[in-house]
Amino acid sequence: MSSNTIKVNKDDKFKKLSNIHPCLGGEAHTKYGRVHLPVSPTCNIQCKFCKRDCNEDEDRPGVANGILHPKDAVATVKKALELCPEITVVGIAGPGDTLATGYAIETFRLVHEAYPDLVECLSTNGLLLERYADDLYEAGVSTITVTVNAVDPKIQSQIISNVILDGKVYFGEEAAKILIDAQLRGIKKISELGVIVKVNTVLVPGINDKHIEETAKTVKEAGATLYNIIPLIPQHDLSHVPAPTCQQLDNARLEAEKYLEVFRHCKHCRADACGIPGKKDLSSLLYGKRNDLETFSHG
Ligand code: CLF
Ligand code: SF4
Repeated sequence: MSSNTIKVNKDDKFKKLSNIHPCLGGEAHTKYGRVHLPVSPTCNIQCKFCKRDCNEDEDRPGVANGILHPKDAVATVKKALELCPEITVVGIAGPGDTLATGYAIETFRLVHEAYPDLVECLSTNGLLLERYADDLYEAGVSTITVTVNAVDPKIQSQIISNVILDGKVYFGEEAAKILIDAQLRGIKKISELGVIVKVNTVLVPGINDKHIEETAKTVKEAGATLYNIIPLIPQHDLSHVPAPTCQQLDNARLEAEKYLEVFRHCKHCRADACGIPGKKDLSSLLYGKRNDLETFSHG
């Protein structure tokens, strides 16, 4: 198949999916919902702003009420659809990295068998995306978000502390380069399979705010279709960095828009969010207090 044919097919697929997927733009974000299945407990990199946690009160990525076992996923989706029939997307977004363990792929296989019409959506740091691209595709995943915070190792090394790959820990610019190369290879491979790739960038003032244009250009060349800029929540090792202002966010979006369509309705969901983004979150009704589930916390 020629690269032009792949592009036409992907444009077509993006158009169709953006009518029913709340995170791909269009009007779908006010009409349709997603349920996140928090099946991924651990991570293989350490972002300096990330404090993964389990609690009931905070609405931000990396937080979940507890960890769900893949065997409970289909029943959870059934209950989520009863609570919110507008749900069209089953997402897996943490609370750790979704490819650091095999639970996300196992879950997608089970959900796809039971609900082949639901869109399956994965969010990952991309370290292992190339390795598992075929498995994700075969499990029915059609949209993927990769968080790419920089494409220059000097900048990325100020955002991550380390990368763990095949049992070895890497630090500094070496770790940053391993991650960036893996992300770009992963985006290329999965987008060539016809999966729609959105890139998320956490905007960290003073570190990557002047680097958005280069990041957008590079991920577009790798195969990404959509871009989403998320403001830093100052915490953990980056608690001293102020959150970006509205002006800084707007500027970054304009820079990205030179290369890619920008999604502007992101609600910074928790790893166990449920419902239509921006409307009442139903995760406590879906997951309850989760006392019966194994919980996970980075403290
Ligand atoms: Fe979930 Fe993410 Fe899929 Fe959406 S969320 S895995 S792409 S189904 Fe959406 Fe939430 Fe923003 Fe993510 S509003 S944090 S962009
Ligand atoms: Fe946290 Fe995600 Fe970074 Fe892992 S990849 S450290 S879960 S933000």
